[in-house]
Amino acid sequence: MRRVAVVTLFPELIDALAACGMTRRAVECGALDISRVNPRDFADNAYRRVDDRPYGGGPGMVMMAEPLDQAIDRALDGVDGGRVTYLSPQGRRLDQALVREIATGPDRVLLCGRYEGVDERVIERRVDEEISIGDYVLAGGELAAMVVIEAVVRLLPGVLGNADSADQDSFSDGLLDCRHYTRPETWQGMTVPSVLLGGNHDAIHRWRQADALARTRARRPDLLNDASREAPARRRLERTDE
Ligand code: 9WO
Repeated sequence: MRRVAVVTLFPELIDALAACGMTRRAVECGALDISRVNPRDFADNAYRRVDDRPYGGGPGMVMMAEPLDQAIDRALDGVDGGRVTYLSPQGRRLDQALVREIATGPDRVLLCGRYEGVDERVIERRVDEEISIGDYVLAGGELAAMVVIEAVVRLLPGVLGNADSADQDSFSDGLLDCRHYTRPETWQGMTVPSVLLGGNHDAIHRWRQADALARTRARRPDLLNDASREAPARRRLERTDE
């Protein structure tokens, strides 16, 4: 993914992401292009309505198919491949493996719903995949789209200052992150693990791997039992550790 187009009733939310931090740098250096398309611009009524009452009754409103269909067409202009992705709690759960797939795969159109959701026929006709960032309900898909974009951006070539910093961090080998420290050496009576103060980079590397494994065992043992994860470093560690 180098270009991402977001279909949203709240393009200002996506602007905020493009204005700050790593996503801003990625846009400035040309590693990422973010465009936004507002379905309201394709409403065919005088009131620019894009929602209507649900068939069958009940509370809330449903996003109408036609403005979304046209907004998706517009969003597909200028993206390569253009896999249409709907952010919803019904989707495949986002994890670092999926983030890597998105980073290396085709450009994405991220479709953000509001209200009670979108007319199911749009999902059937236009959506290629559904992604969930977790088992909770938001007021719309925008924050989920922003999570996907930020996670992907750090993996794009040329974005991180330190070229291998993405390989070193949490989840690159299926483990949680190790503990980190900076100056001062003593803070409120608390010291820094002494191995980190010496210059033995071999010993430091081994300490960090062991620390990552210990934290993963303590906090997220499910990650160690996940056989689908590729983690040669983790398996080697587990052997030497036992
Ligand atoms: C509302 C609702 C009410 C009762 C029971 C289940 C319910 N699900 C929803 C719902 O999914 N509302 C959505 C709001 C409609 C589409 C956009 N919205 C949304 C997307 N909320 N949360 C997400 C989302 C997206 C990706 N990952 C996690 C949550």
